[in-house]
Amino acid sequence: MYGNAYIDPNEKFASVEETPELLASFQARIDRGEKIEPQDWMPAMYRKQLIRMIEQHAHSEIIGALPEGTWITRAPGFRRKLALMAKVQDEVGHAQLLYSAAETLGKSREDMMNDLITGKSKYSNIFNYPAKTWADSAVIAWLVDAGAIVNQLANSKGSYGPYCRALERICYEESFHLKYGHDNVVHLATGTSKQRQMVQEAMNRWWTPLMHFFGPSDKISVHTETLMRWKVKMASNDAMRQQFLDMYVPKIWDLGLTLPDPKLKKNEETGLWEYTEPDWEEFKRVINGDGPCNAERLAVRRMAEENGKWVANAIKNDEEKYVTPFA
Ligand code: BYC
Repeated sequence: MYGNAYIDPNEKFASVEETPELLASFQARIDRGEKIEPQDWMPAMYRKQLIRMIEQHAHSEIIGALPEGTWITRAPGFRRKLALMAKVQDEVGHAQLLYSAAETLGKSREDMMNDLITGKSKYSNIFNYPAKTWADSAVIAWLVDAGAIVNQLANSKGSYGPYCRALERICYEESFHLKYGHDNVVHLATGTSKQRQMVQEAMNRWWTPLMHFFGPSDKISVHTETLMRWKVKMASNDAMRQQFLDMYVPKIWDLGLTLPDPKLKKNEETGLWEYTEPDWEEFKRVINGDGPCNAERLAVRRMAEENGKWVANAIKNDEEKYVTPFA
């Protein structure tokens, strides 16, 4: 961790025993809707789960910059290039906010980065697929950002202060990304037959990863119950998937595009969308390192770490120089 006003919370609370009374009063704070802040006591498992989730989220943002980033040099036109560059830069900025939020829980940025590049930490399934055409970048900007907003808007009302505040800021920027992505998709869907075909093929490619994006179905989700009790997660995976389908399938169909699931329809009685259960075996393979682009994505991050080491060292040395006279 850079900076010198940092107290490791693991050390600060190491001698506090997790009694049933302490756990009950913590849960009561959550139930009352209070925010938990870094200096507050929290159960070890709450801390661990938050680190896992925020860290994965941060990794998803920097890895997520890569598929769209490959289109910066090939964007069709100067305005779209500028907009895409700004979007990709925003995503990296989101990672910074999230790494800072995770650091407040006691895991250093170096450790998080190390766990990413050694493959120990997960990141979102969806960024392990290639963005083959410009239309893929348009679909990502519209629908992956839309899915992210559904998730982040819900969780920004959660219990851990630093994560919620980071999510609120991120959502403002994601809303702009979504409009940028929608504009690109509309342009292609209302363009020439070649453009329509390109965006339809991209939609077909991204549909399964998008369905996976919200996490495994509630029946097989591991952490949802605990995380919802602690208000880290404010909606279950299936609830978020349903909200996404409800908001975006009609918009996709309105553009005359189709989706590669013949079962997809809204049941007007239950108000729920019916769909073919996505292939959860593919999901498991992808999140455990065996997707089409996992190796490539991590190789880029490893190279960035290697090439950027001199900057980190310069900052560290500079900090030492700066701190020493006042020590
Ligand atoms: N991908 O018990 P479950 C963006 C794992 S980037 C990978 O349901 P949980 C953007 C899960 O970790 C924003 N892994 O988990 C950037 C667990 O494994 P472990 C991306 C997944 O945590 C650039 C296991 O499966 N958003 O917007 O209760 C350009 C069991 O799952 C996934 C986030 O990162 C997945 N999709 O709920 C454009 C949101 N789903 O850890 C856009 C933050 C599940 O036990 N994360 N797993 O080994 C979350 O909200 C939650 O972690 C999830 C999963 C809803 C994703």
